[in-house]
Amino acid sequence: MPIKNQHNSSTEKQKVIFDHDGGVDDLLSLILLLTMDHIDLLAVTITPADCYLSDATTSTLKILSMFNRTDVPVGKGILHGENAFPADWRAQPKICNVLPDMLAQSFDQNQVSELSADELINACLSNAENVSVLMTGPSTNLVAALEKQPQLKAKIKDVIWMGGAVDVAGNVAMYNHDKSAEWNAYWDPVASQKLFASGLVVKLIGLDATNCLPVNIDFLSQLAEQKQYPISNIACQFWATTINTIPSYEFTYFMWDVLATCVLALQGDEIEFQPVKLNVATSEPNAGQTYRDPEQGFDIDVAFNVDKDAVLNYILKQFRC
Ligand code: AGV
Ligand code: CA
Repeated sequence: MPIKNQHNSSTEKQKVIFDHDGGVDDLLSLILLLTMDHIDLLAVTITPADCYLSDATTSTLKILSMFNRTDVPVGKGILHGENAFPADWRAQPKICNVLPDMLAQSFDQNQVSELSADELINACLSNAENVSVLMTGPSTNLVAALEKQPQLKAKIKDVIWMGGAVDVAGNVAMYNHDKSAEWNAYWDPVASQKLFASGLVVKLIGLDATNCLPVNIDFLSQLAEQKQYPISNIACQFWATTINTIPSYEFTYFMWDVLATCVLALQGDEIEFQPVKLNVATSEPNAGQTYRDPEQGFDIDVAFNVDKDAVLNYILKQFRC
């Protein structure tokens, strides 16, 4: 069921490489990204972190087909971070592939690239300038890509990363951790540290910004009221799967990655960034903690203030398709 064909080769569009890790939130982010007319999506790459790779690949292909975007290459990530996500979190997004609209959705296996995720990132960067990299999982693929070909950093305009927690508590609760880290930063703490040290412009959407956006029933009711639009309907179903399926120690699902995706469209007052000297811890008990380090820290643009209503209204508007 093609919804809309956004693709044209206008040079004015913002080029984007999207690396995600297959969570429900990541899949909603892909949907949101595909509704944005001003974006030229070069590739989607997958980090096998908060998902199982085969599920995330199938979901990605189905969503791309839904938007008639079988031209976008998909790269599977083969690299794994040091700290695995809980298995029940990784399994959660399986539900998305068996919702009726997704089960019935055809897809094109041929758009899976022969290149691994990091190789595909480099292949895209080689042929483009001024690229925004949107990352809604750990930074492992991008960091590996740029370690292989550091000169390609010059092709990147900025990296919008959902990761980290600066002045608020983290969401990692493990035996050997003090809860100061956010999961994407914790999965591969060394890669997180290398990303900060890379010299790239990093726009950080951490828990400081996302804490104000829990998935909330009022918002879902508004989305349900516009469910005659197929994308609102499917998004509402995706978010519904997050309401009671949060096992282990967390009971609230946030619009983490979706907020990071909104940065591509709401660059003004709606999501405000402040420069902070930040560093990343790489060993226990605080591995993955993104902490203020005025002396040795790196310049990172951190989002603190979010106009929540503007963000939610933007999402509602984009999903009316
Ligand atoms: O820490 C937030 C990141 C986001 O990229 N992910 C989920 C989002 O995709 C990890 C995460 C934190 N809490 C979770 C997570 C939960 N309760 N369930 C699944 N994943
Ligand atoms: Ca994610």
